[in-house]
Amino acid sequence: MTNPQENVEKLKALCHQWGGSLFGVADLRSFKKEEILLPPPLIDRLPYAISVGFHLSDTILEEVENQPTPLYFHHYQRVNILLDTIGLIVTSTIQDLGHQAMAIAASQIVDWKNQKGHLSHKHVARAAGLGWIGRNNLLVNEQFGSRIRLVTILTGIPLVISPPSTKDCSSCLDCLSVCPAEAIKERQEDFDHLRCYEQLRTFAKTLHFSHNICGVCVKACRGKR
Ligand code: B12
Ligand code: SF4
Ligand code: SF4
Repeated sequence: MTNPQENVEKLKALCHQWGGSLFGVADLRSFKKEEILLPPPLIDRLPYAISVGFHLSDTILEEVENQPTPLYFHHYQRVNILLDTIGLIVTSTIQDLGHQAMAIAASQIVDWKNQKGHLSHKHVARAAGLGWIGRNNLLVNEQFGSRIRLVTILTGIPLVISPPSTKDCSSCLDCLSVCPAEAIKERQEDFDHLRCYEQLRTFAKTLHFSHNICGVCVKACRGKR
């Protein structure tokens, strides 16, 4: 199978079958090498980045008020596992077709000082046409808002690059007032990473969660449904 459009259709259908709601393809060559914490020769062999989004349970998010709930924490963990599983299934399918592929973990930090994974799923998703980076510093999809989690699969199989989204937050300010850390500002570039990070550490300590989670700005950004 070498037709790029056919490859996209097949892989998109596979992801939907496994619960992925959003699918897009980005050109990894459009990223600066320093944005990706992987050896450059490896990146050269895997020029396409598939972005898959899972639509979180609206019902669970509606129960989140000013802090994360045990239901949200469990959902967060299971969705990470599902996204990693989708990454493995896509990898295996592409390898069976004779091409290289590698999934990037849904939630793994490799640079603790700067709080970075191998690459930013948000930036890949934006380049793959899934949405834009919102005032809440998250990937916002027109349909689902920020109520999505993401995974990326890097591959050498020929694919068609998706067109980027032309939307933005426009006049919406829904997430600004709800943030318990007041980290979200009117200008996206003013987002206060440190205040957010400290708030999540406090939640983890006081609520006894083993991960830094919140979910308040995820809930606030509900998209157009
Ligand atoms: C590390 C991490 C965190 C850290 C730090 C986040 C950060 N870097 O800003 C903490 C624990 C704070 C965090 C919080 C959250 N996260 Co998080 N996180 C990640 C992870 C694993 C890596 C992020 C990364 O590599 N970013 C790369 C850099 C380049 O991206 P950036 O944010 O634009 O870069 C800035 C920071 O690095 C910052 N910075 C530099 N130095 C330092 C030092 C410190 C201490 C901090 C905090 C920041 C910082 O400056 C950079 C330029 O502005 C990703 C998964 C992934 N691999 O993408 C998930 C991910 C980004 N998180 C996600 C989510 C949902 C959350 C939370 C809502 C928690 C939750 N699940 O309830 C909050 C949201 C915070 C917010 N509004 O941005 C989702 C986002 C989905 C979406 N719709 O966009 C992701 C993609 C996971 C996934 N698989 O879906 N997260
Ligand atoms: S994750 Fe929580 S603390 Fe961080 S920006 Fe969103 S609402 Fe604010
Ligand atoms: S809630 Fe509104 S302002 Fe905040 S990120 Fe979503 S679309 Fe943008």
